[in-house]
Amino acid sequence: MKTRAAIAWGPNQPLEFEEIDLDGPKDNEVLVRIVTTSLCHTDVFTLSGRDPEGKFPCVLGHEGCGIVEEVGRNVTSVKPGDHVIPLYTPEDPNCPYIKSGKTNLSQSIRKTQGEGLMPDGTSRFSFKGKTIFHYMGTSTFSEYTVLPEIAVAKISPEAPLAKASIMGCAIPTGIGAVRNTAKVRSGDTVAVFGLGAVGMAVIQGAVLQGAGRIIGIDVNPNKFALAKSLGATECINPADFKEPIEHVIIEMTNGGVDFSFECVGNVKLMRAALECCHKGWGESVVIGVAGAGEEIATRPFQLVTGRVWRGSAFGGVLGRSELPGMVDEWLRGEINVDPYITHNMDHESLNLAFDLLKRGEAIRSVVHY
Ligand code: AHE
Ligand code: ZN
Repeated sequence: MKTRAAIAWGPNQPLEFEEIDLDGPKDNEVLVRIVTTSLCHTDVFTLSGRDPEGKFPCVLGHEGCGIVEEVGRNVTSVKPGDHVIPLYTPEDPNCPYIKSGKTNLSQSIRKTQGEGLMPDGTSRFSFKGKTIFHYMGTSTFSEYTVLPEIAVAKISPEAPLAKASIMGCAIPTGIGAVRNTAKVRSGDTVAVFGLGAVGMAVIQGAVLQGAGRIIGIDVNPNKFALAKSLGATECINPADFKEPIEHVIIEMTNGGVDFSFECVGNVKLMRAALECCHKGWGESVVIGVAGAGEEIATRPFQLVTGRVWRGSAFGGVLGRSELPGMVDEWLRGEINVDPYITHNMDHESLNLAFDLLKRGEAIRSVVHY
């Protein structure tokens, strides 16, 4: 079949819109019509050429939602008409990682996913006979996309698909990091570095866990009003201080925070986020994705004296078994999605969405097919 897709031909090139070829679902695969997709910084990161796994030409996009159109052989858990969210972190119940009960990082198709291919080692996308690679196993910047069955979460048909794309990355990543990775508790003090969509979701998650102080940190003060409306108790701009931001936070909190979250992907900020944690028990969670070759550093003494450095991918959320419940929390009014959506646009305006995100003007631009 044909599908309208945004093609990333190479790093730093604007996306081009073409009718490309899409092969139907093979065994254990499903064809999904994407209804909306939104732009996450990780798409920007990969298009910038800083992602060691970036493969071009490809169809980017990993935060979306849609409707199952067709299923391949052996697919039993979804059927045409089901509303789904594509999962860049699939959940394969037969994967030893998932069976361990210790992680959400199913590895059964991770290798081919990182190579821009379906689990059988081939791509379903092509243009004029040339292979176009998949991206993060999802490629939601195509109106139709093929996904492994283990990479779709079936969600309530009541969830408005015009907004549900945000449930594909930002919200589970941020709220999940607070609940599953950090396990923030009532009264805890939290610092959130980077007030993009994931940082906003961390704030929302911290509020849901009953955190006491929630300190937002960003160099763009235009983000502060939204952060405060979601529950940040104070927001600070590192540019307003002479001393390093970790010292400012340690002073503000009389010794440091219980938990910090790095939601940018800046290795210097990761260090500051660790070092603003309270001696003896503070924990810092790395969520942001850093560029190829970048490394983090700190004095080991920071860890010897009780601080903990961790990371979180997709918020530790098991996509198929837990994400549908988060969508239900949204439908019950417990999770708020609307504030993330700063822009709505059509598919062919995706390059504008990249510009808005890079300029710090958008939290999320939702693209409607
Ligand atoms: N390809 C990059 C790593 C990218 C990365 O860390 N991705 C995050 C999701 S970012 C969502 O916006 C993730 O969940 N990673 C887990 C995984 O298995 O990739 C690189 O550096 O190679
Ligand atoms: Zn993302």
